Amino acid sequence: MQPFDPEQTIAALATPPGNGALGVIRISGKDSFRVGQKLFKGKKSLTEMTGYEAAYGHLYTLEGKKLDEVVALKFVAPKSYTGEDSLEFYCHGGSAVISSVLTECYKAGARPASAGEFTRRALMNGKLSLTQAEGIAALVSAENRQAADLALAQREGRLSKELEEICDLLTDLKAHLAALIDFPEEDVPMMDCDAMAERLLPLQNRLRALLDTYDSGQMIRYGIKTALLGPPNAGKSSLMNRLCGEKKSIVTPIPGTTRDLVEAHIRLDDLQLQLFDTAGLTETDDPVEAMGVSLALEKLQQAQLILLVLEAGGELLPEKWLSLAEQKPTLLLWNKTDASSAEIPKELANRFPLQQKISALTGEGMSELSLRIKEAVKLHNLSSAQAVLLNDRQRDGAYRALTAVEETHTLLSETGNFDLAGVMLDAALEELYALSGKRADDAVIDRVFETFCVGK
Ligand SMILES: Nc1nc2c(ncn2[C@@H]2O[C@H](COP(=O)(O)OP(=O)(O)O)[C@@H](O)[C@H]2O)c(=O)[nH]1
Ligand SMILES: [Mg+2]
Repeated sequence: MQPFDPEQTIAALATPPGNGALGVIRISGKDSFRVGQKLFKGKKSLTEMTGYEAAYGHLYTLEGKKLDEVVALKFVAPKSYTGEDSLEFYCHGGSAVISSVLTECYKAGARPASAGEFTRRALMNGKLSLTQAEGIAALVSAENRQAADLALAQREGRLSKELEEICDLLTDLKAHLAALIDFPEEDVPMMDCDAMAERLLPLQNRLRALLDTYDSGQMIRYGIKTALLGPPNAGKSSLMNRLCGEKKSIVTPIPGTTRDLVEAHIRLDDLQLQLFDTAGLTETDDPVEAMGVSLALEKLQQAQLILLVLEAGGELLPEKWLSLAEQKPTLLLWNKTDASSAEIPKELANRFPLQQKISALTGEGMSELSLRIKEAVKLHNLSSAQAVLLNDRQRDGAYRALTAVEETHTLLSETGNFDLAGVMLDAALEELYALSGKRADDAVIDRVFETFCVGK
């Protein structure tokens, strides 16, 4: 990686490499216009152009050889993506054109941009916060509309705003705590320990709610890890095939047909599922089937959602597996309702309150499936405009902040130790500042931008 030096002017291709209709070359830094002027000739010179003006023209090598017919767009600091003087050349998107134009940009005084360097400059110039920059990375990599909506909300500052509000409230409490420590004798109305501890509770809840959004965000972005589990012959593979819209798994009336794990990525309405069909859970002497059962149990542990498929009026699952399923978000699918009118046994229905009657054969009940799944994994209340933790860095930071707030609460409510509580409150604030980027060190910022693409 290039060392980060904001004094230098950088250039990179902002569109994907390869051949396309257009290739956009971005230049940013204080020498942008000088670099551009050495290559661009249009009706107007770049220096004559005002900000946000586009001009038609041609790019030439420093020796005067024509390279491409382009449109140039000029942005004047601070009103640009990076906050610096910037230029964009809209070239023809052929790889030979792009590489020759970039070479000339470097000869004219720019250097190649490193991954995420344009956005990093925007961060340095106060155009966005660290969590907004992470929103941009998520937006660029979003593969479905819902994931893009969540990323866009963070790009627009939903998470930054939530963190700021929590920090403000903590800072407020810190001031009260400082007053108690510094003027214990003063006869001014001040909050006592219990009142302060009480004020921390809603903040803990907000941080916990924020932490819960991490899993939801991951499920929306990467798909819900879903295991189809149940006894042999309940119709798991038939359901797999119906959900996939093709014959992925072998279906026969013979129990024990599926032995290997069969995996498929599918879309179900606005959800993405990473679906695993498994061997039916059964006590068996057949060593191959037993291996299938142990693979199924492994998937049960890793899954974010279990679709527990049972045959209406048929065999249920032994207790030891039911209780394992109970520990995970589970949707009970009462299958083969086309062939049986048997109701779900009361005790089972109580244990698995989320249930759906279906027929993998006729498709009955399938239109309700995505809604039930959202209820099972708690996506039904997620608004695409809310603050969401997008990555592990954010989750770990929020977790550490929550732990520090909880410890502050314990110190205030149980020991009344102001001094220690004050230290712990400062630690919580530091974690939140690191999370929002207000006080993140360079190593953290380097790590964030490593995941960006060049040109962003
Ligand atoms: N009538 C009816 N039969 C089904 C339904 N789903 C599966 N079957 C049948 O049940 C048998 C076992 O199905 P399969 O999908 O292989 O079950 P698995 O062992 O759980 O994977 C096959 O003969 C299927 O055709 C259904 O909804 N209705
Ligand atoms: Mg099967």
